[in-house]
Amino acid sequence: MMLIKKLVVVGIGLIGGSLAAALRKRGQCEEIIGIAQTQETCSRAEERGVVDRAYTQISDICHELGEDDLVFIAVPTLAIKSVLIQIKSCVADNVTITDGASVKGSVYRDVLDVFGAEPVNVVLGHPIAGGEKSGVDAADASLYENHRVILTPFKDYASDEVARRHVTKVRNVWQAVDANVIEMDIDQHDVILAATSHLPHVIAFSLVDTLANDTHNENIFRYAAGGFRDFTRIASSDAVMWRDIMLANKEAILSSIDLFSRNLSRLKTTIENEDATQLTGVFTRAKAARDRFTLMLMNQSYSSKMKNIEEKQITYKVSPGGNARGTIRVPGDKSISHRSIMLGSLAEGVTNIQGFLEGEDALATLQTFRDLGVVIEGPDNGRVTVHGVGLHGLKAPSSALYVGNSGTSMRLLSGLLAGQTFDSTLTGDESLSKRPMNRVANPLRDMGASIETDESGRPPVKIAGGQKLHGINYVLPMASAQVKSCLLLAGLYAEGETTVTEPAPTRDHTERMLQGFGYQLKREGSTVSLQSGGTLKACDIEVPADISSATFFMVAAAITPDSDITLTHVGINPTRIGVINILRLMGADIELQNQREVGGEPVADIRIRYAPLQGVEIPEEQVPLAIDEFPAIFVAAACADGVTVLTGAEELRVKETDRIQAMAEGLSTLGISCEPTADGAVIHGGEILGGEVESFGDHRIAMSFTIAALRATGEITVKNCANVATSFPNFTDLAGQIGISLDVIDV
Ligand code: SPQ
Repeated sequence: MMLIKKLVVVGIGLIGGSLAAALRKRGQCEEIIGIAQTQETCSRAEERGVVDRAYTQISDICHELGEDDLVFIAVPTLAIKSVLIQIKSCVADNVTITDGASVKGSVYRDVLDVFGAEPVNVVLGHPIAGGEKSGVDAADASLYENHRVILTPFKDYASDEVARRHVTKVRNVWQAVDANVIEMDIDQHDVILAATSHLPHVIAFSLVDTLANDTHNENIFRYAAGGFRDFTRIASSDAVMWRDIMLANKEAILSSIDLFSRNLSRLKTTIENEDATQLTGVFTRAKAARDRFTLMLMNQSYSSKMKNIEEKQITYKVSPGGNARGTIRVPGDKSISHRSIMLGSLAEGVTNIQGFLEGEDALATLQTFRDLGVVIEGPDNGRVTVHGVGLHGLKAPSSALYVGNSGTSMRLLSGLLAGQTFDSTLTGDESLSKRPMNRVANPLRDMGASIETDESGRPPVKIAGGQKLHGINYVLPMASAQVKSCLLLAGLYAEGETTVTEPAPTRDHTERMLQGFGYQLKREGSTVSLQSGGTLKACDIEVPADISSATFFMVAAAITPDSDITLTHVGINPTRIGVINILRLMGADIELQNQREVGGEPVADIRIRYAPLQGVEIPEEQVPLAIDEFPAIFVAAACADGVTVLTGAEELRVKETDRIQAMAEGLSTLGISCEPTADGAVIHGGEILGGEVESFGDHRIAMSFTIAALRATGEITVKNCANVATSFPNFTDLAGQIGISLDVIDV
């Protein structure tokens, strides 16, 4: 069935003609009638087949129209009123009327002038599409595909069934030509369009006019290149149409021009003063915003860019043998990088970060805070500058916050967002969407937060803003730094004291960094508490190299005869050094050199040389201190003499994958006996064979099987390695540098 019987297009130019052409192409209306000012345009539109018939007066056809029809007014904004007067005089009030004008406030006023009220059959709208060409010959059946159409229906339409039907009809028509339809308030529409469309046109018209007429150099355009062409393309748009838009949206455009003029004159002063720092600030902020917009233009929001990573099929083919030698620095600590952006954003003042991890997980956090209105420069070679907005300065995001593969982002942000005045939703990739969120949602609810997950406690996490939080005294049921950090961040907004007690020590970067930002907290044994009401003061942060990333090369050297690796500037926070303790217990030769403290975190250069390893029973108290390092420790155990037993590590089953199962499967494929248990595994050291293993998209599993090849008798193929980029973007380069021979295959 067709959507409408008759489409009447008043004004058969680019906008009107394109809707006619698009509906015709899709067979969505029985007949198209055009109304144009001149007989010549009518004939041309008929000739081109844009319309079936055309007239110069609406009155010629209004008697034919009924409830299945639609009138689309596509004339310049200031000509709409005269069309409305004609419509009122002869078109029945069951015919749906819509328009395509770029300004909605002036059309609304015209409607009220003409009809004396808000007619139920009138639905104002604005397709955000166009071009420099005009006239009937410019009609383009694909003009609206994947473009936005903003409908600005009258406020109370939802309560009137007839009005709702007319709005639905207009929505269906636009959707039928593949446009994305959204609804907006009239004033909001005009302010947004003034800034994003009308202002750029003012500037482009004015720049071209200035260069063409005021530079006294008639040849000036001969020297203009791509930049000029791109910037001024819109100055060849329809002059009358744009004149009307400027006059119709005068107030909003004037305030956009004022804002822009103030910023332009500030920029002028910055250049006059040769203030390079300020200039860099403006340009980096603008570049980051424009780069994001480019992704949106390619229909690749940050989320779809991440989805591309998910869909990317990367396989590593790793040659057997070799040894591991050299001095390298692995990228910045992931946990500290996340927290540096979070606390820097909530601080007062500017936080400079060095050594920031430019991996997808930490970048997801960075992007999220930009989405929450924080100005963040960089990252540029690990340097990031965060212009803190204070504890109460975050702004409501315009859409769901997508954090990709990053559990840390989702869990810590849940706490922080629970204390805000606005609503928010956190979403993640396929793997993160399977991870448990009730561990944070439940205690946050106890604090008074309003938070929803799916029925099984998985993402998306929907947080209602404006809730009054109160402190609680929470005993963690599992050793989790993410849950602890989440509650402390919520505690910054909760009345009274928030206290968290952990069953075993977990990474304490949040506590250290809060103190670094001047926030008071109390630590007594396994309990940490804070009160709301304080402020965070910006500070400089140097992120040490990530011990979790260093682990792959520590194990590489520990299992491979004749190896000697030094990993520089690695964070050796006591809550993270389980891997060093466990490898030493197995007999590894590890030296911590040049120990020092950087920005509240201990660091050292770690030298590790080959020494034969023994199987051990891993002490349970070491488990939380090495939680992310177990996939690599499984490989060390596979190369050790005897049996290694891991217990008390059930948390490994709820990471990016079930890491116990994933390692057991892979090691078995490679000829190692590895029996998974409910809370760990029993690994028998032996000979590692070649073979093909699955990483299940888990970065740490992928990197662990890569280093296993150093001791393998045949090539190891590791599948699904794209997510290595989430925590260790230059892993394959560094692996190559220390002597691992691997090919990256992008399938
Ligand atoms: O961020 P994500 O995906 O949860 O990352 C992992 C990892 O291996 O990179 C876990 F899968 O690290 C967690 C870690 O396991 C990072 C983290 C933190 O920064 O607070 C804490 C640990 O998680 P948990 O659940 O034990 O608190």
